[in-house]
Amino acid sequence: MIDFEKRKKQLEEEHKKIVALKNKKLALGNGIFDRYENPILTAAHVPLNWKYDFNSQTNPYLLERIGINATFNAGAIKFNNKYILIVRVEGADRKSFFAVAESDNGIDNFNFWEEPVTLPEGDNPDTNVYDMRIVAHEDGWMYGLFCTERKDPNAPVYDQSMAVAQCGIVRTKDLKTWERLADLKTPSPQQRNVVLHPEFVDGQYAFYTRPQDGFIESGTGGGIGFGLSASIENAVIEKELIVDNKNYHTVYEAKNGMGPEPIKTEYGWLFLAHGVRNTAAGLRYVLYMFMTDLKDLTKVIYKPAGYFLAPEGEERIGDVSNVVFSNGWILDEQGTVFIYYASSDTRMHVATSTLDILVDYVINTPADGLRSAATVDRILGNIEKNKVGSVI
Ligand code: M1P
Repeated sequence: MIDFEKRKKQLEEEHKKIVALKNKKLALGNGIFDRYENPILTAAHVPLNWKYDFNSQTNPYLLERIGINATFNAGAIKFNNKYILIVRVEGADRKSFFAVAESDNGIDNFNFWEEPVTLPEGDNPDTNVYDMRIVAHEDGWMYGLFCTERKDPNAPVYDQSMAVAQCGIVRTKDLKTWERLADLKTPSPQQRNVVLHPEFVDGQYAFYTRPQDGFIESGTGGGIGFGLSASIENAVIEKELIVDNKNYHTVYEAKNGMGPEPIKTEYGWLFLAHGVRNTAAGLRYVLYMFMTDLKDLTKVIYKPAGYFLAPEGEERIGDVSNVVFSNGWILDEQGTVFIYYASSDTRMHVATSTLDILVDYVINTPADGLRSAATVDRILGNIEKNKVGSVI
């Protein structure tokens, strides 16, 4: 027999230590954002009573009964003065679900709420749900748009991996009670990374989409799309316009997709997105930024070359390696931007910047010249400029 009480105490002490861990900015970044020493959420942060049955009669060896594999791709919102993440928690059974975690300062001590989110289902039950974008809309509701995945009804018996991804929609006023609305309808056979624009556009609900032909392969789709719907309860987009397309020999060559909802600035709407390219080692996901016109949301006015943030160090390793993915950020009252990103589909991190710095980055970083010679020209220009020495 094991010493049940002793093992329970050890587990509790270890869990407390993990949740109480303080975070620290890493020294001397690139000036655009700061990374932090520790991930802010890992599978080990999940409350112990989700995983263990603490009754010695029914669990005499105190075994973990329900395994948790990862905590990643979290939506983010500031609510009741707390930094809130709607986390994608993935069980050992590969099923993802949502759980809310909160922190007082946005950079450490994220605590999960007592219970995971009970997500209401529609007529066509979801097999897997993930990657919620939580948006406070000007209509007064907070909307959660997420990916709902179901087996492809046309899949032959020998193929058990063919799936259809679509956009599920829920809304809430308190992040506790959720109302399920109809899934978004669009002309595309597959949808992931759908985001609700926080304001009405021409009196309608505006969505950023990601039309895609196959479950993994973007095919003829793959860009960031835009469409309007008069209704949110039964949202239908008749026509998707492409705002930002995939492009040869860039970091978004294979596909791209929206991150969180865009932030309004005096210069335009600021976007964070992910770009994907293929390599001999598999797909590589990085984050990039761009800005659209304040009035015409489909017109990109600034787009720095390449990536904004790419996987580094331990971020490179995980269930799906060489991936960073973001679907949540928070602009607080002081102008600090908390960028929540996951690494390699495994854990959550935070990076911080300010709105002023991000606007400077997006407006003043040269755009992609799309050829090696253009990159060299740009470096030569910088060297020339620096010949006069520092101008302070
Ligand atoms: O595994 C990397 C990411 O792959 C998908 O993103 P996309 O649809 O852009 O390819 C999503 O499943 C995402 O959750 C995952 O992090």
